[in-house]
Amino acid sequence: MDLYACMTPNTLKVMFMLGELDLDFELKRVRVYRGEHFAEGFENLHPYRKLPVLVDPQGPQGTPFTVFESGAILVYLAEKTGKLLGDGPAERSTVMQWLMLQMSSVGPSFGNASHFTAASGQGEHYSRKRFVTQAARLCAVYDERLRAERYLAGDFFSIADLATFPWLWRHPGMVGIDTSQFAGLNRWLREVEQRPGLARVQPRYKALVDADRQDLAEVDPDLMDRIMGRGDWWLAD
Ligand SMILES: N[C@@H](CCC(=O)N[C@@H](CS)C(=O)NCC(=O)O)C(=O)O
Repeated sequence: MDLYACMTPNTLKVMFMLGELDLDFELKRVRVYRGEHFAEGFENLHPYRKLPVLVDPQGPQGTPFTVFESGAILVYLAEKTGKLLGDGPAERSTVMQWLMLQMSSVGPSFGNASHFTAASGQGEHYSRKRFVTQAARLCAVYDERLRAERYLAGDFFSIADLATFPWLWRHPGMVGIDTSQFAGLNRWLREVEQRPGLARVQPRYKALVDADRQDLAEVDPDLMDRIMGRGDWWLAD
């Protein structure tokens, strides 16, 4: 399988999943800070030009099949292998509920909290406070759940845990949320961190982060505006 990727927790989710399944994959680095995802043709991989994207050469019809959106990639791989999705309608629905909460709330809240904390450079007080508050509320929600249950969907590890871990691992600290009182969340983080699937892919993910950070250090300001959707790229003016 080919995984088109850049440094983001959304890529780590998929790498972690592939590691858990012990599946071989080729990491196709897309240099976002060189604008490679804006090149002609990339829209065939992802219509909104985002990462990650998975291409399975042996798709459902025996031909190559492309999947975008990290949550959809996790579901695709879980269905393909019959793993990490739970057994029966109740378990499966519980997995999907926690997966959807990650996709709709954890990713966007932490993404925006990080943006307004470190990346925007505009000092938006209101925006930063709003998203850090939402991210902190989510930490409390996950802590409560993980005090009651071993994993997000119950007593079994699933794609809901895989999707959520990369966002709750380092991002709370990065945006200044004190997680020391979240015993349930911290217990789960320490446990998931030990999974062999993560160890299998971590060196490759770290190399990806190092390479992207180098690109980021010398990114063209206009390209950065395009990625962020601002400056000359504002559509709202
Ligand atoms: N909901 C999407 C989020 C994808 C996303 O925002 N990816 C970023 C991570 S680097 C990206 O491609 N950014 C490049 C851009 O926005 O131009 C997912 O989970 O796959």
